[in-house]
Amino acid sequence: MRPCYATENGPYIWTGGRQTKSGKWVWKTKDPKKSPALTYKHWYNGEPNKPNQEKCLNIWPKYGYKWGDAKCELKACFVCEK
Ligand SMILES: [Ca+2]
Repeated sequence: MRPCYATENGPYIWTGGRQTKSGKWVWKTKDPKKSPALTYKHWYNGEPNKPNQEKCLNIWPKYGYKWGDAKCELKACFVCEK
């Protein structure tokens, strides 16, 4: 695996934030029933903007590290909790 670096103008970064079927945003865990709801939010203006199409949360370095929703199948750098 090659390293992935996000830069001010570089690609966005995936997080573990996911939208549930009921439309709620959570930090996804192994057991979906234990996935905590977001208690802090840092959405970019107008985001999340496609609730039924974009169900994964990413960070945009280019826009002040604000958050956006996007299609989960897009490839990008990622961060995760160990
Ligand atoms: Ca979006």
